[in-house]
Amino acid sequence: MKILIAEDDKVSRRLLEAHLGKWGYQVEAAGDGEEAWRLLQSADPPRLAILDWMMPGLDGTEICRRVRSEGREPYTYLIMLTALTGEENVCEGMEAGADDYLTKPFRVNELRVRLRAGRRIVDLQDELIAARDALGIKASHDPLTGLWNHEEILCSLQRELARARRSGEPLGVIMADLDHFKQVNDGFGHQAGDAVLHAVAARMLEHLRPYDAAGRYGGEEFLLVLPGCDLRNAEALAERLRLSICGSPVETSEGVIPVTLSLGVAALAGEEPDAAALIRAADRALYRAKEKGRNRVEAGGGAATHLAPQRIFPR
Ligand code: GH3
Ligand code: MG
Repeated sequence: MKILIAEDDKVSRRLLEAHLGKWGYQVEAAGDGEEAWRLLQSADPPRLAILDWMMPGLDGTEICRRVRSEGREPYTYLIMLTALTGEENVCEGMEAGADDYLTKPFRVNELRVRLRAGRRIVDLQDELIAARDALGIKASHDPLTGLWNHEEILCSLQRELARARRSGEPLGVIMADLDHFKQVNDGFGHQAGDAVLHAVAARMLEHLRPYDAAGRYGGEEFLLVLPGCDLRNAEALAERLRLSICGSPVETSEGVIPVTLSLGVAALAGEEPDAAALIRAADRALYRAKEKGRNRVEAGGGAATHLAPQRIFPR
């Protein structure tokens, strides 16, 4: 674990460096407060820091205050190591944001175990962050395809719609549905069907830009949100997606499965429409593609009114 030593006295710094190195820490040393602050600001900052109180530039308590006011994640565990003794100083140092307070001359074993306590806090927080991030991914993604889930892709559409209205940029939407997918399940089994869904999602992602969003809208239905794409561009992308899906069959453990996709395209135009109307328009185009024989793209055609609202928000 990376650790910062901020200490202006060369001898003390060297001594600390030697001990910490021996205990397996990766040491970064600073001879003044400014240098210490710079190291703490780096992209991959030390997770633990031992700070002298009195240093040229910034003093130790000021560094504590700055670190805490930034509230950066992950947490930095701060230990004040100073010649200033007395309850008043301990309180001032801890109130500035230090997690622990040690006085000089330090006892080697005490420093070692106090650092171990700090590491426990840092490790616990890492676990907490990892668990929170994993939960966040679980809550927002479809586990089978790895795409955004229904709720999240709708949030993305609302967000991009608001942005497009403000900026005047176009916004494209594609609703895509696998053709005769029930036959895939019936013919090859549900697991093979799952493998097809996974492969189709991966192929679609290959064609999207980093700021496009792809979500699994329903069982075998996908919604794509395309910032900056007008109807023609979105239609061209839909055609590329169609060709990519039908261009080669999906290889599964149950056999090689040919797949085709029907796509409906809509785009924000002028004053028109809200998210629900945009989805209705893409849905309507998709149904036209299905009616005209499937494995094709249909674009535009205005907002549909015949679809029940509950199909759109929420699921
Ligand atoms: P169409 O061309 O008209 O869209 O026909 P279709 O067979 O694709 O449409 P239909 O709505 O009749 O059937 C959709 C099928 O998708 C039925 C359902 O079991 C299957 N499906 C939905 N979600 C999943 C899934 O997560 N895994 C698998 N394997 N199949 C799924
Ligand atoms: Mg289908």
